Amino acid sequence: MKALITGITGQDGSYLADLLLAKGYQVCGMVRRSSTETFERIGHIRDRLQLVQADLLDPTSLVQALREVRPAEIYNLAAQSFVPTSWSQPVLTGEFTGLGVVRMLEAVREVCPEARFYQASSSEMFGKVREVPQNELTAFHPRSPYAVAKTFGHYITVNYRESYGLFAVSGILFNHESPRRGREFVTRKISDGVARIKLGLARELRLGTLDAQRDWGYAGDYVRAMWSMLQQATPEDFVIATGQTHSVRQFLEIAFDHVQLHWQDYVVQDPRFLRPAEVDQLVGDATKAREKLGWKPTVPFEELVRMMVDADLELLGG
Ligand code: NDP
Ligand code: GDR
Repeated sequence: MKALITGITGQDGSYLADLLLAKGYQVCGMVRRSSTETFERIGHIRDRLQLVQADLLDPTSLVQALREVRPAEIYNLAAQSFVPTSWSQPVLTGEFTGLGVVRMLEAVREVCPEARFYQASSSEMFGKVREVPQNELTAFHPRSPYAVAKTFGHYITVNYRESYGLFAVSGILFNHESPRRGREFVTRKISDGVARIKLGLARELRLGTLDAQRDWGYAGDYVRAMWSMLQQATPEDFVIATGQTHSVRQFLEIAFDHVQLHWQDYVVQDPRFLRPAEVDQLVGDATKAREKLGWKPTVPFEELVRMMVDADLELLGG
């Protein structure tokens, strides 16, 4: 089996590549041209991967990448994925995160319509939530240019399945974290900040709202769900979540407790990190995934927080 992963240099791409290699797949990653390589997360498997250069902005490059690889499965994980950047670069976010999906789907239609296609959709599409918890039937109310772009990506995937009979599925994944999470996301910002403060490398940690609540899971568990969705007899969309929600404040408490410090002594609330529109609380209902995919999360919240703090302590030499 041959799989193509767009966004292989990101958090999820690297875990998915680990999983597919362990299953015996030939794994190919799509990477964009850069003056410096961004292969930090795939360094440990670099020699087992085929890499092709292409960019979501360039349709010809996508067609060429698919012609070169001829994948049986395509995981479209590439996106501008940081919500605050989507307000400062809304057009680019729309291009990457929204239109990038239809460019991929058009390339699939042209080159390998028999391939199975996974789209990385997001709980951010629920935004200002209509019901609690959120499932596959919950209406969307996106609250950022990122979420609006993801909503387009979601519906265009559904539409190409319904219009052209593609095996195209959309995974509506709630937040998932790991030691490979980008440092600007709040969980990694906290675990990195805690490690720096503990080791005497920093004195404070500046954050936005502490009240926001998220359904946080472990990325390693979530990539298993992506793979399972493409192994089903019929293409369907699934919500993937733990079903539990915690505030940024609770994340802080556990992270600082783990190194025997009090978060109140170090955390400074900084209006620069507030968003023009906030998503206050997300919590997912993954009953369908449990019943049809046999999927369930394996890493509880407290363990995830401690895993991330320990990894950052080790990385910084503590
Ligand atoms: P990351 O931000 O860690 O990775 C994004 C990837 O997309 C990187 O490999 C990046 O490449 C690539 N990329 C960005 N723009 C382009 C482009 N124009 N052409 C080609 N590649 C590009 O994201 P995650 O791994 O956390 O998330 C994976 C996907 O899942 C994203 O689509 C995200 O929006 C979505 N998602 C994530 C969730 C989460 O909690 N992590 C939850 C729900 C959805 P480079 O290294 O060159 O920058
Ligand atoms: P999110 O993740 O926006 O949910 O999107 P992020 O970790 O950026 O924010 C989570 C919550 O924490 C609050 N917050 C802060 N966030 C950041 N980044 N920095 C801060 O200093 C800070 N202080 C408080 C935020 O306001 C927010 O409420 C992630 C991304 O991975 C998306 O790509 C993905 O689709 C969704 O998760 C599901």
